[in-house]
Formats: sequence, C-alpha cells, structure tokens
Amino acid sequence: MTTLSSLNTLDAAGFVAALNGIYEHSPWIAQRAASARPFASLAALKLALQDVVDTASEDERLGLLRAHPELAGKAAIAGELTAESTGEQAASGLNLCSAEEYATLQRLNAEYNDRFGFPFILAVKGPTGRGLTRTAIIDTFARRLKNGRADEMAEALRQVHRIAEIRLNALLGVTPSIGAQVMDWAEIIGAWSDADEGLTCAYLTPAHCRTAAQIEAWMMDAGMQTHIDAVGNVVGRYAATDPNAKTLMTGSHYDTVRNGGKYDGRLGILLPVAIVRALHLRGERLPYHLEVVGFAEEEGVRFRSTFLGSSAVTGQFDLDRLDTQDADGVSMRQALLETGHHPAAIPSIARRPEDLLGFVEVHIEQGPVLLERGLPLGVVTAIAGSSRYLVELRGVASHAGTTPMGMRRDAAAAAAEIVLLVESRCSGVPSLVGTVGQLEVPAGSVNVIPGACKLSLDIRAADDAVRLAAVDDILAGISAICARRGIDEKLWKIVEAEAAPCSPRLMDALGAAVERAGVPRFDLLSGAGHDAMQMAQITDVAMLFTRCGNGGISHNPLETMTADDAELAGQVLLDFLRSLSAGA
Ligand code: HGY
Ligand code: MN
Ligand code: MN
Repeated sequence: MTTLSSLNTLDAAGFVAALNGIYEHSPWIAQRAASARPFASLAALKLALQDVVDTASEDERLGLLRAHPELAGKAAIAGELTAESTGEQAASGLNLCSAEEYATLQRLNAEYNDRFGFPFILAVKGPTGRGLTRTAIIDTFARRLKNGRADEMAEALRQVHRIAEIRLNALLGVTPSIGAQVMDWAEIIGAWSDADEGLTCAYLTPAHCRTAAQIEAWMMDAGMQTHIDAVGNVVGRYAATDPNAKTLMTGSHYDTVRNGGKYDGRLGILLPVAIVRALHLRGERLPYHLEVVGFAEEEGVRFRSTFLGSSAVTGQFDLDRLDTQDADGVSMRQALLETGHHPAAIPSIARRPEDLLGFVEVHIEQGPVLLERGLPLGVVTAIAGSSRYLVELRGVASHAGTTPMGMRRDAAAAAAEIVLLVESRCSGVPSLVGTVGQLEVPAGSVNVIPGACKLSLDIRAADDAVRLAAVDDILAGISAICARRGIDEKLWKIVEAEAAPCSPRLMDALGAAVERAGVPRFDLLSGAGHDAMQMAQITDVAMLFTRCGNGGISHNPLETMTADDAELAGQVLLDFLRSLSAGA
C-alpha cells in the first residue's frame, strides 16, 4: 500500500514509479517534484506537483495536455486508454453513449481540437469523485468551447490537477469523509427551491422552512442542542463541559439568490455541523461552547433588506422592516407569523458581546483568486463595504412611431446612461465595483416609449471612503442625467454596510491551521458581503475561503467546489477550533 510516508522515503526512481499514471504519460512531473520531499501532507504533495507544472515551459504544459485522450474519442474506441482513463471514462458512462451523444462528442472533440490544438480535458469523476453524468460532461464541453485560448488552457490544466488529485486519493486510499458528507447535504437541500428550475430559497418560503428543519435535524443528529429562533435562524449549540464557558460562534446563511449556487452560505453551516458530529461521535468537547448558526436571511431577495438573520443576533434588527412587503404584498411580519415565528421575540435573540470569543465563517470565495493561484484555501483580511439603492425613473410613455426622438422622455434610455455611468465610475479604481443587477421596464410594450424604469445599484469597496465617494458621484450623475432628459427620479437606500476588518488574532490562528495542513497561508479581501460583517459589530471575526471552480463563478448554478477542498477546509477548521483555548 502506498502511503505519504513511503512516498517520502522511496528513492527518486521509486517515487516516480509509485506516481506513475497520476499525470497521464508525464513522469517528468514526479521526477522534478521528488527533490521537494519530504511532504508534510497530501495537500503539500499536490501543491508541489502543481508547482512543477506551473514552472514548466509552455511547450511542456502543452505536451502534458496533449498526452491526454479525447473523451469517448479514438483512443477509447481503439481500447488504447490507460487503465486510469478507462476507469474514469467508464465511471461517467462514456462507454455507454447513445449514438446521438457519441456524435455530439465527436463533433465537440473535432471543434475543440481545431480551436485549441489540444484535447478537451475534464475530471469526469467530478466534484465528489463519483462521476459526472454524460449530460453534464457534454454541457461543460460545449460551454468551455467558447473560452478564450489562455483561459481554456488554464482550465484544462486545473482539470489535469483535479484528475491527478482523484488518482492520488485512489493510490493512497484517501476518501474525503466530512467533505463528501457536506457535498451530499448541500445536494439534498440544494434540490428544494421556490422555483421549478434552479435553486432559489428566499426568506420564509416553503423551501426555506423545509431547509431550516433539515439543517436543525442534522444539528440534532450531530449531538447539538438546537432551536429555530424568532427570525428563522437555525441554532445548534455544542456545549463545553464548563457551563460558564464563553461561546465561539460559526455559521453562515441558508437563503440563496435567485437561481443561485448550492454552496454559497450553506457550506459555512454544513461543514461545522459535520465537524461537531465527528467530535460528538468521539465524545470530544471543546473548552468553550460552539454555536453553529444557519442565518435565515442574508441575500435580501424577498424583502430587499439583507442580513436579517445576523442583524437579529447582533441586536441590530430594525423592527420597522417588519412592515416591508414582498412582491405579492405580504409583509415580513405576516410571513413570520404564517411560518410560526414570533416577531415580538426578535429583540431577545441578541447575543451579549461579553459572552463571545468570536465568530468564524467558512465560505466559498465566490471569485477566481484562489482558483487562479491553485490554492484550496484562503484567509480573509476584510470584507468590502457595500451600498445598495433602488431607483425608479419616471418619464413619459408615448407612441414609439410618432414621437420624434428629440421630444421623448424615455425612462429606459436614461437608465441605460446610468448603467454606463456606474460602469465607468467604478472601473479602474482598486477594489471598487459597481453593478446594476436589476433593470426593468414595468409593463413595457414594444411600440411604447418606456415611461418608467426601475433599477438597482450595488457599489462596493474595501475602503469606505472610496465607496462613499463613488456613491456620491453616481447619485449626482443620476440627477444630472434625469434633469437633462426630463425624467423624475426616486431612490431608496436599502443597504449601507461598512467594510469589516477581520481580527488579526483569529486570522493568525486560522492561518496557522492552514499552514499546519501543508498549505501556504494566502490572505485576500472579500468582495462579497457576508454575515461576518454583521457579526464584526459585536465580536472579533475571521473567514476561511474555499476555492470556487468553473472560473470562480457564483450566484449561478455553475457554482462548484470539490469534496477534497471541503475536506481540507474541515480539517483546517477543526484544527483551528482545537487550537483555541477557553479564553481564545
Ligand atoms: O451580495 C453579496 O455579496 C452576498 O452574496 N450576499
Ligand atoms: Mn451570496
Ligand atoms: Mn454568501
């Protein structure tokens, strides 16, 4: 049986021989990595092999890609695949293609080779290592065919490393347990949606309540004391032996954006629950109470206000929000009452800062930084501040055919100028981003000049002064556009969240755990908002990011991660939790 220890002690030739087949027909990678031994962990070995490829020549990288077979291609038909590739392609049923699927793959193979000059490479065993479906493979193939060459070469190499990771697991007899559990749980609750297609889990909908009940059940099974609080937060408490101990909080949100991903928020709930279950099964307690919170609402989809769950925990829930109505005219208060919650009890949810040791949140990065650096984990330095507005523009609806261009008060044309104003004002300024995510001509008609237009603004930056200056300029710009076009404007601020720095103390503890796992510590800013920025108002916070696949995409069904990265995040979080003392 090959082990990490045997790989570290074999002579170089033995090491190369033991890793034969990990990288398809490319022993040069193990040959160059041999001198970097001993490896402290499997993660360190993977990074060393990755580093050999990153520092190789362009020709060598191209040679590595070209050493791979096509999917269900000529080599497969001729029975010339390596044992590993044969097993992998069979695991996804690529040896059972229908005539139509087979023809599609042949066409895609030909187009892809013509376009890029190397074969399409995909870790067909997928995020959990159990195998993608043929449909998912073909969809990914068609999607990546549209990539630019540099992006596609980078993605193909990442897939080569993912294939190597899966083959190393098989060689060393490694099977992600906590990571696989978290992926399976995310799949289960990821199937419960407000919409027929895709994952939408908005505050207090039937899917949302079903998800809360399931999370609570998993918390109970993990040996936690549980309850669902007055705003719908699902709380699991893993008590210390000392009843007077302080509490470390962890968690994230379980609501989603419309047509969102399965891991945004949910990873940060499910991972600590799986860890507590492992601790519970071992009868291991921590020197402090550990509280895992599934925050009920962070995205602001149904009632347009965000952080409802975490703001109740920090004692900052604005009770006026209870009168906010959703698109169907249902107030938040009504929605709470109809789902068995008691709005009057919301103020009692607030935690006392003096009881807390801190708050740590595990979250997918929702961007490409870790992916492009080939790193599985990152430590967050700060969370960007954000300002969100809703804007209503009112012009004059009139006949599209008879109204001369110079006599129009076109609300949509004004909105179009505003979109470009946001884009230009926020371009070229480090960490500043601006987005018009919603843009709507209510009850518009093809032959009517838009008399009304609704849009949203989302402006963010690591530095609050940078963000607020951009907001001022954009609001002034909107007024100037509307004045020039004879448009009436109304706008509402719906979110104003200051940038939240992470605690150096907790960052260092988290970073040390990352390094003990054999991964270099890498610190990065969070452009996305998180519950941690709310919690930062009452306690020290830290965040651990995990790598996002598919180019780092998020708030999209293509959002993905691997069981191996979830496993590593679990290992690091557990090590971090054990490293904290009762006084943290
Ligand atoms: O929008 C955000 O940054 C977060 O995903 N709610
Ligand atoms: Mn989100
Ligand atoms: Mn999130």
